[in-house]
Amino acid sequence: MAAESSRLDSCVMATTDLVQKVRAAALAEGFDDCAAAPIAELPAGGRLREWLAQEMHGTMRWLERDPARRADPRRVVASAKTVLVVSRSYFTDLPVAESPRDGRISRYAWGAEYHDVMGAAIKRLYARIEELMPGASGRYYVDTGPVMEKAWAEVSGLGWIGKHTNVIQVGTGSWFFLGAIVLDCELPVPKPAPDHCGSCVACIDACPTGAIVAPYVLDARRCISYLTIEHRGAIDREFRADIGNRVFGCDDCQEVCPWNRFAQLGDSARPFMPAPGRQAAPLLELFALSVDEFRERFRRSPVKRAKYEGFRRNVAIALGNSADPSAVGALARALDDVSAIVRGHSAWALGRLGGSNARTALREALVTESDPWVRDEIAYAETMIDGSSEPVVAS
Ligand code: B12
Ligand code: SF4
Ligand code: SF4
Repeated sequence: MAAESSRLDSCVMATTDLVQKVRAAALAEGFDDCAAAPIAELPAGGRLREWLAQEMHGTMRWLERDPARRADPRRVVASAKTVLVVSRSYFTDLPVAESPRDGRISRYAWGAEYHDVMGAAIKRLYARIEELMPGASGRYYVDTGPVMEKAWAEVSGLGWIGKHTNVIQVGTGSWFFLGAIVLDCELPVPKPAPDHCGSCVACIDACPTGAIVAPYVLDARRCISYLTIEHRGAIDREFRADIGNRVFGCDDCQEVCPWNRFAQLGDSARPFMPAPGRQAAPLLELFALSVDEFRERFRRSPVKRAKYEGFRRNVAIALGNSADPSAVGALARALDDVSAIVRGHSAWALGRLGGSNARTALREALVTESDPWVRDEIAYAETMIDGSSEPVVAS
């Protein structure tokens, strides 16, 4: 890094012209927009602490780690002055899987792993900034660091945080990723982006699980995106029917947002075009994937974050919601799965599909099943078939 005087010179020279050059570099690296926010204590920091205190983050314990650092990047880069926020569209202009027999994957995960695409582009942009602003230094992040990317995007004027809690831009919508570069240089103060949600509540009404518990507040524990991607272990029965055919993530609140009507396919979203079998695929095909086939199909895809067991759990739930009697055989075989999580959710799915074959499979499984939680799921599934609302605890 250059000497301190050089850094000060370059910071003083952070003029509108320089900002235009940084912006041009960002666009050249594949980003659609870029805006700078001056560092100050984020109001969102207090809200983050409140959100954590209410346990709305569920099992995402990593969010608890040092919230003060998340709210103030100066705790990471002591001399930080600016957060440069970049965005890149993943809107690929294709319809979502409507058939309940197909597994629906969230738009953001149809194509390349965005951490790879955004990470490589932000690294190149950072190198360009070092050339444009000799002496500048900082750090860059895509999701991985303790930076509240949405809050900084709002302060920078790049967009506003909608009631569904994603950042929206006029003319573009919300189908974009964010990245952030924390810099030790000042850039001209941005114009704030006004909130254009107005009296609209379409996202709140559309959420299948009531996860947007108040405007701008998401209870992750109820969010299908959290449940199917981040959450390990059993998914509460309360949410299983509402998960429908979503096997990885959820887009409902964004699908209904009127601002997303303006989204258009651009070059920046090309890497996120769906690879075969990644936008949607028959549930039975997904359920039949071996661990190696799962890894192969979702190599360099965000879907691998769910892990094999979590993905099969999600597919089992979706099969239960599919009303497809031909799924009974595969679910019955899964009552022998090595994973208790897969066995338990398969039992629930059999109960939801119902019928004599499902009942026989559940009864047979109860003879050999020793896991108390799976036994309880089997007993509950039997009550679903009987039409009784009360689960019977297996002895
Ligand atoms: C944890 C996380 C999640 C969690 C929690 C989501 C959430 N809303 O926080 C889960 C797993 C649910 C999730 C889901 C998704 N995520 Co996510 N996620 C993150 C991550 C890693 C951290 C976000 C965070 O700090 N959350 C904590 C809460 C407390 O913060 P917050 O949402 O910013 O909430 C504040 C505001 O809403 C605010 N607020 C603002 N204005 C107002 C006004 C009032 C009156 C009030 C009361 C509050 C308020 O108060 C809250 C507290 O600070 C970010 C990356 C990053 N480092 O920022 C990506 C990120 C937010 N996710 C992203 C995406 C794409 C998604 C999904 C669309 C993926 C999918 N299709 O399944 C869904 C969207 C679900 C939804 N409706 O938000 C993108 C969003 C891009 C965008 N355009 O905004 C990000 C930025 C990743 C990236 N690098 O691009 N995600
Ligand atoms: S992603 Fe789905 S479950 Fe989560 S808030 Fe949006 S609509 Fe609700
Ligand atoms: S659906 Fe309506 S309320 Fe929700 S984010 Fe979009 S404009 Fe705002």
